[in-house]
Amino acid sequence: MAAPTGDIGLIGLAVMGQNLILNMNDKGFNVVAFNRTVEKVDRFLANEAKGTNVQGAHSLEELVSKLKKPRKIVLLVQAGPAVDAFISKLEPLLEQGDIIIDGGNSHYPDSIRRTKELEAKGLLFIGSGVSGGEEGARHGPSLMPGGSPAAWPAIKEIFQKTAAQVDGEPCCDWVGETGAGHYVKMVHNGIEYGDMQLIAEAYDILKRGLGVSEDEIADIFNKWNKGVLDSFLIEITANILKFKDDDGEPLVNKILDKAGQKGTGKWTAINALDAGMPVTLIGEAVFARCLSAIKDERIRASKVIAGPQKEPFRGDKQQFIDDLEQALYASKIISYTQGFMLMRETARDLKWNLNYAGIAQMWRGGCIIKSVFLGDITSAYHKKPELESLLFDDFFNKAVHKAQPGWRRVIAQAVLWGIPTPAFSTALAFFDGYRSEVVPANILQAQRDYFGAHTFRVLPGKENEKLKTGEDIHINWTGRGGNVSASTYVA
Ligand code: 2AM
Repeated sequence: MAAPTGDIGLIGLAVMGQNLILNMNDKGFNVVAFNRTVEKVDRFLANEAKGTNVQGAHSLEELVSKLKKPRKIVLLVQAGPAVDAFISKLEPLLEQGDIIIDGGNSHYPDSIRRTKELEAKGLLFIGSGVSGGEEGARHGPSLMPGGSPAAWPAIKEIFQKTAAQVDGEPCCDWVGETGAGHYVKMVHNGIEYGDMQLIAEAYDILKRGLGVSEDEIADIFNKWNKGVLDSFLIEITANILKFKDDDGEPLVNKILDKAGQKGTGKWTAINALDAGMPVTLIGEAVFARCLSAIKDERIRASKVIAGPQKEPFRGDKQQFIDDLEQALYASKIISYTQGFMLMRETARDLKWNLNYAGIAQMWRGGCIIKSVFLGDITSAYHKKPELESLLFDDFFNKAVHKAQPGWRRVIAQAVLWGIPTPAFSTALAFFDGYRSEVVPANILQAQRDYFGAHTFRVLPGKENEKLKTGEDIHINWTGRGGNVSASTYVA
């Protein structure tokens, strides 16, 4: 039998899989294609892959036999049982050191489990985030591989050449151990929810607050797209606003205001709650979609609940638009600050060595949140890989200080108008809390001790006979009842 010539195998010939194969083929790699419904293999070879070097396989045995060692097999199949089914069918056909790569939308706990299971059997596993949709898959996605570190050198060249490139740098690097690749993809999606919500709020303020037309809003966004907000999402939103239906009306005005969601934003928010990290902006972005979804109830509420009397805007309109740009920028800085805080906490918890500069670099191109801004985050983490918070980086610290006055003015005005700005507002609330040495949690602790004997600690410098440093203190607040604390009594 002839020596195998395949550099990499790919299972799953839906559009994403087909496009990724064609992309890898363009970059000079020999790809072997397989699909559960085997007819799709021949159809693909006779159509989309015609004239390329792509080889087909009609069984998993044939796929494996056509691959050079260590074998690398990408799964791009429906997340869930299909991934496990293929892994268990592949296992007996593979040898020590071979690599299974899951490029689907798997939830990261599954990738943690699969890495451990395969490593125990002498195989290697990669769970890779793939972002950028069908277009990205065809011409350069953002690839976020994590899993067995020993697999990275073997796939590095293929992955980095296949990924999007920004300033000559690939939007693909090693993310970290076990489920880190799919985890980071999940956080990416959460951040995407936040970015989208921020843009939607800016649009709402311009439209309902200032009374600016869709065409003018598009012009404003196009202008922003040349500055610090330069990003794919601002660009496409400007295009969306310019898009007219056949009767000349902007098409957006005909779109039902009920947002859908597939769950990755929610996963990020749930993860943040589990981790105890204040990732408030993504949370608000998810809730904003939930509020949008209860349209019928909102219609009923709109009939019986009045907002403030709408006062015409008397300020400097251009100044306000500039303030809004700063409000969006500052809120975005907060959202990414929160996202990176969450990743840092999870990395600490799961003992992952996350590559933060690499993560920002991976998001610079190929994916939905791609932006110039991510280049600045990459630089911040290059300068200081263990950076505690983006707000401690000089560049972002200065940026947020500069944006602060306009950010506050925009939110204050929106509140007076009665226009909801959940994402802008939560960003500012986080900012004001984060920069506070003292927050009112003393009251919370006192309340908890009052009603539940949950105890509290004393503030440094305020110790006395009764209030001792380092002790869990319970006070008899009412002069009634016993003196039991929560260590012996849980209400
Ligand atoms: P199919 O073409 O045979 O349906 C996206 O749906 C990809 O995932 C397709 O390649 C599809 O294969 C594959 N897929 C979906 N569910 C699957 C399952 N339960 N087992 C194997 N492959 C599956």
